[in-house]
Amino acid sequence: MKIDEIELRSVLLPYRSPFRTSFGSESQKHATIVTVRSEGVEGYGEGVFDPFPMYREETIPGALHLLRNAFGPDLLANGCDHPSEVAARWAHWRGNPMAKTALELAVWDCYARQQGVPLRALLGGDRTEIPVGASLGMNPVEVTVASVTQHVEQGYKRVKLKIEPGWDVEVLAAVRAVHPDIELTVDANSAYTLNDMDLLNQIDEFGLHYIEQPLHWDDMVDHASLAKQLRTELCLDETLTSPARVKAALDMGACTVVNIKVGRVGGLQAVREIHDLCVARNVPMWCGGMLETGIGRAHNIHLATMPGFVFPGDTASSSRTYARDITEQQLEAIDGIMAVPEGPGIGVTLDRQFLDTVTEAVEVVR
Ligand code: OSB
Ligand code: MG
Repeated sequence: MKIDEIELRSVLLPYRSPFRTSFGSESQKHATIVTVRSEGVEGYGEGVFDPFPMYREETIPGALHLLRNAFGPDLLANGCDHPSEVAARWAHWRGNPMAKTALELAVWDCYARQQGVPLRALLGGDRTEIPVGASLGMNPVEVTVASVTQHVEQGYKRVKLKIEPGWDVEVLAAVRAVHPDIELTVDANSAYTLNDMDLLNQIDEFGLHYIEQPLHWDDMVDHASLAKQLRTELCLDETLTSPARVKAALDMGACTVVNIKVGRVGGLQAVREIHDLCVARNVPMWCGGMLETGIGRAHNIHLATMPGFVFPGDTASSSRTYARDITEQQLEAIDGIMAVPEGPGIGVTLDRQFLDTVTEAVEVVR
């Protein structure tokens, strides 16, 4: 592929309600939409880096700097034969998986559109629909219980509650009192330490499907120790930043369930490698989310059609998060099932008119 130009677009989109996790509360999405243009065809990617390093270290200014001055110029100068090769070519620029992914995803989408095939077909995904769950931000107990009931009634296949020390046992007891048997998980976003064993042992009693990232956001050693002390399975999110780190985490017993976020692991080629490793070891995977717009959400849906994604993911209806999304197609789950958007590439197109009203800045790299 010869790449003619790359557009970096900064978008500000309000959430329908603030999303509170143990690392903070956010009321709007600062999304970065990357477009690659190649021989008359466009492809889109979305960056999941944030204004401040609250989830992992990457930030929007840092990512834009690298896209503008490192990855973008390399792609423009050298093109690529296949999207699977581009992220590896940037390996000498260390880390920064989210920045690499934003551009790599746009190349994958563009390539799939040029071939006239859905992205999932390039990834070996046979399914045309996927089961999805919902991730609920922290709210007062009664609000949370009502929200769980609402999502269960809407058919979501799994509900995940955000927790932190002091905001855990009470809300879990209230939810379990009403919903004793639903597939329920918790996500602490690194809010606990091994000094919180008293709380973690109590959380262990609620029949959770797994506990997501209870300890430090870069840790494997303490998670491996915790896994031995709990009956509930551990799932890692923040810690898993590359195929090598997923392999290390599995080798040392730091988790038995893998949350995949394509931006966190460095792109779709990295996802494919992790996928094959997890399938070979019988480790269940599921697709996480970062409250993406329709562009990132469509990418997540396509990648979650790969056979190793056996648990419901966080790729819920866009309308839970946004009153209006930037894609023309509405990505909505029906009875907890998300249809894969049809058509070449990721199967969605930008609602240009609306997009312009929520765009804060655009730059083109040539
Ligand atoms: O830890 O999974 C997480 C959102 C932003 C940052 C981190 C996380 C999340 C979510 C929301 O849980 C998932 C979604 O609905 O996209
Ligand atoms: Mg998480």
